[in-house]
Amino acid sequence: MPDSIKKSLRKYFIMGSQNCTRNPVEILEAAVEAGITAFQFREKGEGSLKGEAKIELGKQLQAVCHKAGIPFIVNDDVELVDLLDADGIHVGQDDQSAQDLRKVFPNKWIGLSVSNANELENSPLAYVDYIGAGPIFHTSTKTDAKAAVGLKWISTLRREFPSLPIVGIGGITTENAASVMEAGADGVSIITAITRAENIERAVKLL
Ligand code: TZP
Ligand code: MG
Repeated sequence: MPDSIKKSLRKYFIMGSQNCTRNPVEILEAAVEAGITAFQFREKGEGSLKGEAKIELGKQLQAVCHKAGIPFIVNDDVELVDLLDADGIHVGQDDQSAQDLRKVFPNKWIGLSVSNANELENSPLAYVDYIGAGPIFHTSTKTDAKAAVGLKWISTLRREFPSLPIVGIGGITTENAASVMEAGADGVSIITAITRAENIERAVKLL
């Protein structure tokens, strides 16, 4: 299981309609076509859809993932995971605990964001399939993002947990993605470098 997760984390695209300046479904289709290996529907923050509109977009994006055979993960919305039967859920430190989620979703992926040693200490890693480490670099995408922690956070985690699936997040671009992998990550998760790419195919290939 960890090996297939690691492979899927390689180019992990995250997005919600609030990150898009054009049709999110078309953006995801282009990214899938270009070779992303997993997708997370993160519909949250200013300008995000709610209620039925969120569900409807989730269904459309999930269909694109299904067609391509890549995992469709939902950010922090247990009801939506249930409703769509998503492949997994990604949560932050202040969301529902991985331990509780594991009871509800014994067979789905559970991803957890971990930003520092203190959070790591309080993270029930036994119930988690992968961790999102970051923000590695400065990001303007998440308004409440913590300070950038740098590549060292990846190498520290890798040293402590040799086989844990780790994906870097935050400010990752086509220029710095290789350094995240060299530091020990299994993959990169990306919003802006794909949603705002002039040429999505080229961006995903470069990643
Ligand atoms: N969590 C930590 S940083 C971040 C999230 C969701 C935003 C990443 O977005 P970008 O545009 O790839 O920096
Ligand atoms: Mg959250």
